[in-house]
Amino acid sequence: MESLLKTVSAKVESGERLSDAEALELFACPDLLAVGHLAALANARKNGETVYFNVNRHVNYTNLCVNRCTFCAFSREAGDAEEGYTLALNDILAKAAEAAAAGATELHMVGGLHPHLPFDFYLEMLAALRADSPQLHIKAFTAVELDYFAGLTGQPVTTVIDELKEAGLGSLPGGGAEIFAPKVRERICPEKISGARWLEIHEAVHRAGLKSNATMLFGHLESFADRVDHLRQLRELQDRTGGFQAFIPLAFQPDNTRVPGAKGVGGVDALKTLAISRLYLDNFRHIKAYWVMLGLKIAQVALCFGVNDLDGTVVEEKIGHDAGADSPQQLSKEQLMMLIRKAGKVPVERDTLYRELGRGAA
Ligand code: V47
Ligand code: SF4
Repeated sequence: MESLLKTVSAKVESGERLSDAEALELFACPDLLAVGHLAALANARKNGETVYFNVNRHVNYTNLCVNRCTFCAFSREAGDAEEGYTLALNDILAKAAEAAAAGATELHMVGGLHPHLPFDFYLEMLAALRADSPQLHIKAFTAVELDYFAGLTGQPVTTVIDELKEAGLGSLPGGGAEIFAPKVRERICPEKISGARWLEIHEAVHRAGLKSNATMLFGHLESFADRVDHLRQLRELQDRTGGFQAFIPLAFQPDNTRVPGAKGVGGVDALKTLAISRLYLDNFRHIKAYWVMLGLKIAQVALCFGVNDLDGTVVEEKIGHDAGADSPQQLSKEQLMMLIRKAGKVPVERDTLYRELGRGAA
C-alpha cells in the first residue's frame, strides 16, 4: 500500500496520469486521509484555494417518464393522476423570473421522458425563457432526453442538438450517465440508453460547440472496477473533445427506490470516490461535490479531499429528496460562502461556464 501511495504521489508531483490499476488499488486503500491529501494536492495545482459555487435554480418540468429506472424515486408512470405532474409553460416562466429576480445566473432543467409532450414544447419553452429571462443560462436536458427527442422526431440527435441550441440551450447537465457497465445498467435502468450512446451524445454536444458535465451514480450495485471503467471512458472522451466542465459523483439515495439490497453511501466511500475522481480525471478542471446528495457536512469536508466546486443554491430539488436525501431544499449564497470559508477556502461565484462573477465578502 505504501508503494502505491508513493507512486501516486510521484505522479501527482510530475503530472503523470494514473493507470486504471492504480485507481482500482486506491479504492482498496484503507488510508482515506493519504488518498485525500494527494487529491487535495492535485486540486491545488489546478485551482489553488478557490472553490466555485453558483446561484441557480432547478426546474423539473415533469415527473412522468416512460422509463422506470429502479434507482429513481422521482418518476411516475403516465396516467398517475395523483402524483404525476407536468408544469405549464407559464409556471416554468414564473419560476425562471423568480430565480432571475433573486440573482440567479442559471436554470438547471431536466425531467422525465414525457409520454405525450411534443418536441416543439421544449423548443417553445427555451425560446420563451430566452425572451423572458435573457440573463439566465439554460443548462437543460440529459443525454437520455436528447436521445428521446431524436426518437420522437425521427431526426438524428445532431439535428435535435442544433435546434435546441438555436432556441436557447446553453449547455448540458451531466445526468443520465449512471454507471456505464452494461451488467449493472441492466439491473438499475434496463430501458435507458446505453453508456456508449450517452458518450456519443455528449461528444455530439461538444462538437456542436456546447459544454457539458458528467456524472456517475455510485453506491448501488456497482463494483469499484465498474467505477474505474466509468471514469476511464469519461477521461477518454475528454481527451478527444475537452468539452466536459465538471465531474459530479452522485451518491445514491436509496429511499423509495427499487434497487434490491442497496443501502446508500457512507461518508468514507463518498470522500474516497471524490478524491480518486480528482486524481484519475487529470483532464477535468472541476470536481463537484453536489451537496444535495452528499449532505452539507460531507460536501464541506470534500473541499479538503480534492473538490473545487459546491454546485449552487438549487432552490427546489426533487430527484434526491424524493429518494430520501436529508439535505436542505436550498442554500443561500451566504450559506454556500460560509461553508467554503469555514473549510479554509476562497469562495468564488461563477456562472455556468466558470467565468468568475465575484470574489470577496458575503
Ligand atoms: O440523472 C436519480 C441521479 C441525476 C437518484 O450537471 C439519483 O451540474 C442519487 O445529474 N440517488 C440528476 N442520484 C442530477 C444530476 C445533476 C445534479 C446536479 C448538478 C448537475 C450538473 C447534474 O440524479 C439523474 C440520476 O443520475 N439520480 N435518482 C437517487 N435515488
Ligand atoms: Fe425517468 Fe430519468 Fe427517473 Fe430514469 S432516472 S425513471 S429516465 S426520470
